[in-house]
Amino acid sequence: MKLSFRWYGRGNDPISLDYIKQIPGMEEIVWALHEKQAGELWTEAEIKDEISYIESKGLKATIVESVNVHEDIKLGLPTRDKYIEIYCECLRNLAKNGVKVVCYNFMPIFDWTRTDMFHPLADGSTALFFDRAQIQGSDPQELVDNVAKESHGLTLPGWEPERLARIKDLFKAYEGFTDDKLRDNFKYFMDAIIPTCEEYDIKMAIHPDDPPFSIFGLPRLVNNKTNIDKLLKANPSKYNGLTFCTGSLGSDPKNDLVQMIDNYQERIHFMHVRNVRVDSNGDFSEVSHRSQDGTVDITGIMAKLQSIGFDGYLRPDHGRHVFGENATNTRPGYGLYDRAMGAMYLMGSWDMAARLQK
Ligand code: DNO
Repeated sequence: MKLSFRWYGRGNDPISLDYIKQIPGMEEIVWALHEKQAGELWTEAEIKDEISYIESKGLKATIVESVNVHEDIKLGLPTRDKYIEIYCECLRNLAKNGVKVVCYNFMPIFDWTRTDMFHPLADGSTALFFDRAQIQGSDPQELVDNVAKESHGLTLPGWEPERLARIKDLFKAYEGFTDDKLRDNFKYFMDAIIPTCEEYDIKMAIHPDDPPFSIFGLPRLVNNKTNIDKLLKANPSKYNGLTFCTGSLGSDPKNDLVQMIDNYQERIHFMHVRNVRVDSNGDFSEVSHRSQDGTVDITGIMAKLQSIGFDGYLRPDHGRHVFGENATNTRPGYGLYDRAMGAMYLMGSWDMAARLQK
């Protein structure tokens, strides 16, 4: 298992690589060229520059999150072929510079969605929160405005203002869109890029839908076993793989995460590990990584990964905002301290599972 930490780049992330390096066992930085819009080329010079900065701090840079997929590809518009060609060029440029795995998503319009970014928890910290009733009754534009307000200028990936400015047109384009139609467009995309992935040895790792159920009537592809099975079958190459996000999939208590990890083994290239507490009405709050604090069996997951000999990338996912982190100094979910504590909890579980296995 390669322990990794997401970082938003120089001048964009308030956390320095020097701090991240001090987390025991930290090997890899999960990076991206965050200023790039979906459909824009990542040049070799830009890639080399970012990688050499990360490496100069004694960390590796072989995993990227995310190369975003242009909406025309998800919608299956005639312009998709042009964007697929650019995507392949990005993959070649990344692979030539040592990148092995690319995390991405295929969610229409929105990436992850929450109703509250700084929801107070009983211990005095705050965390991301999802209120089902609030989403059902709301206008998508309200959600967009709220995210912009609560992120205080720290751009959230998937919520780029340029994309969200087109929100009304995008909703119109997805009118009447079914899960099957989105899946067909996913297959078209995969079939087109997999030969490049195989030739250049760079694996794709799709992120689950977050939340793992439809919002605003939009289709969903990566939210439970039935749909993930279909997705992996759509193109059977192991280069068509998963980012297994325990927080996203765990927000639906019907998903048996330990069992799913067992099923998908060699198709899981990247683990996002975090805990959530799902309430009886389906609302959920993010919590600390500790198993007892939420409804996700974190230690069971780490023991399962150890027992299958997982050798992919793993990162502590969202953390709470603690020790003075707040809306003015922290990107929601991506503070330093709780993710660092999470990393140690995950490493502790992993090491203990290894020891007990002997
Ligand atoms: C949220 C992240 C997602 C993820 C994308 C992958 O914090 O896990 O934004 O990066 O869905 O493209």
